[in-house]
Amino acid sequence: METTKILIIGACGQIGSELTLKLREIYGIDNVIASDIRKGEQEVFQTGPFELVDAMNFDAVAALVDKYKIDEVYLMAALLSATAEKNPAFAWDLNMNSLFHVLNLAKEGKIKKIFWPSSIAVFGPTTPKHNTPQYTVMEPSTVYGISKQAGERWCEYYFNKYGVDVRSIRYPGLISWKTPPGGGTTDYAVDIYYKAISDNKYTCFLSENTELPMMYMDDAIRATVGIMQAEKENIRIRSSYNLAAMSFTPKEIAEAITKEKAGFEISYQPDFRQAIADSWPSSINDSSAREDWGWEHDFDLESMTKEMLKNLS
Ligand code: AKB
Repeated sequence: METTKILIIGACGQIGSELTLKLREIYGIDNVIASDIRKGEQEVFQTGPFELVDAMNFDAVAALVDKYKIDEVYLMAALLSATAEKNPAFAWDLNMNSLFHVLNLAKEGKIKKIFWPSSIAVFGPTTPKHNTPQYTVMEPSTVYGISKQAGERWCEYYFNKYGVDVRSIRYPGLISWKTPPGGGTTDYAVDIYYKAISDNKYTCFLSENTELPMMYMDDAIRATVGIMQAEKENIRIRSSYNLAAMSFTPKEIAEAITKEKAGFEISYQPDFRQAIADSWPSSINDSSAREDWGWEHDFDLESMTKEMLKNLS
């Protein structure tokens, strides 16, 4: 039987670490090479092949692809929205150059398939806020959003022009008890569960009625594997697919926690991330993903809250 050799770049991050474990379960430990610029604290480098690599170094990435005869690359390395605002030039370099490197390797026939994550950050203040359609006004106002939107355009271009099989999802905020997020605007929805367990109270950096699209990590991993395993002709959108599961405000997540943990208290001290959140949609229409490759979510706010509190306790 033919084996699929996979390289994950950015394997120690929030999505990468869980994705690596899932892909190793599906494709076999030795067929999934995890890589990152540093080892991080996650299990990924202890449970199978691991390589140190700088995603911005074309020769180093090309050497890894060659060494392991890689078929598919999942490019998860990126600076997220809040961190990117603090270092715009570096964020642009990392987010764009790493993408060009894998797109060019695929163009040269050295990789067969690419997964590249986009984000709800591609939308901006002029986008319709509720039930945001797949195709709509996109004027992102953050460095991260600009890099993701440009990346989407390049993915579609490489598909149309060179036949590169690149697949992408616009992730909403992702919530997991296994790996903490790093530098996003939606991170509060993870922090709040940690603080509910340790202190039974939380000070939120967004205001109480800021509604954002969110997803439990198990669903996000299933979506990622799902789009990569879908038949090529079913992937009709080669920029990036809208993807949704739930939307809630800080007040609503606090209420869900209070149902499970009596006495939980939330207070609000919005900071610079409020402006980023205000520029994003509050809910997403993901009917194209559901129709084209059968996307369905499992978790809502209530079931996710139960899982988060049970596992963090
Ligand atoms: C962030 O908050 O920057 C990310 C995202 C929505 O892409 N979680």
